[in-house]
Amino acid sequence: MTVTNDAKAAASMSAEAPSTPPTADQTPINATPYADPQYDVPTIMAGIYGDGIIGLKGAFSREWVARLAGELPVLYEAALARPGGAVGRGTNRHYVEIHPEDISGFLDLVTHPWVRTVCESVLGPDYKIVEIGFDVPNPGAKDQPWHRDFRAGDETLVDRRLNSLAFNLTAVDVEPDMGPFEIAPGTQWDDPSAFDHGMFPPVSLFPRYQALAQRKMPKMGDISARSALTIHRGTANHSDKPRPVLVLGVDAPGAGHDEWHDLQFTRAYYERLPQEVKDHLICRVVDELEPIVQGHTIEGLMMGDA
Ligand SMILES: O=C(O)CCC(=O)C(=O)O
Ligand SMILES: [Fe+2]
Repeated sequence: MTVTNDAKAAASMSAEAPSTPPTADQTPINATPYADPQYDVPTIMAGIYGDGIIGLKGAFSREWVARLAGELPVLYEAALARPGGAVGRGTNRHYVEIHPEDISGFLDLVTHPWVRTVCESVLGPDYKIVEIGFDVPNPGAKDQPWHRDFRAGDETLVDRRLNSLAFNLTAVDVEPDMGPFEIAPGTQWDDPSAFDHGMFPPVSLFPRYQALAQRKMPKMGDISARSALTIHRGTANHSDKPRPVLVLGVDAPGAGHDEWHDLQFTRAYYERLPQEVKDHLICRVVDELEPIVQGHTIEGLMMGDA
């Protein structure tokens, strides 16, 4: 464009390309009060609605994760010893739903600024934490069939809205032989009419998922968030180490996944939680924690491997 000192031209130029002067201290201007300004809301939205999975490296220290990694085997043993405590997800593979206060890092996890920002950005200011648990693919675990963790509802199929998130936090540094988690980006939008139980795509679609597949190799401290509708699977663990991964389930208001879960807190623990955490819980407050009877089983995964 020609440089001109014509006042009208200058005015129209500035109308076309408004420039935002940097603030004196270079602090980013935050236009979404709930979002921590170090994270970018459009990037979060594009990731969840695009690939269907996003991640943050080094969200927690290795020491913090090591403490969690020490707590999970104790909970796993107890769950295996209790009828219905650990749900089968294929050969040598379980899911265990836990009480938040069973792990020392629960409050750190749900108040992490990235976790909060992702929840508020994608699910809105009234998001609800409905589930916490962990998956353990043990040595000898096989490839799971490609799947969704639950059926897509009309809010996604018709209204094209994603109303829940699953956060994953690995308790170990994942190596290629440990049966990494695999995901097919963008497939949260796939039409499930030919899916078995609305969750398991037919074999004819497997080449699509194989072609798209990304193997995730997170390190201790990394965290991810995904739509549980994005087609994924755990792969075969050829190593001699288990690969425990923490799962936090969060809903938009009314998504209804709380019906499958039973988030419980003792009164003493609950009363110490900050109000801004209590506001985001669908839970029971009990005198004594009761064993969780798991309501959400994935039949197709219990029955076998790929
Ligand atoms: O292996 C994993 O990390 C995920 C397993 C999984 O997708 C499931 O059991 O539903
Ligand atoms: Fe899954």
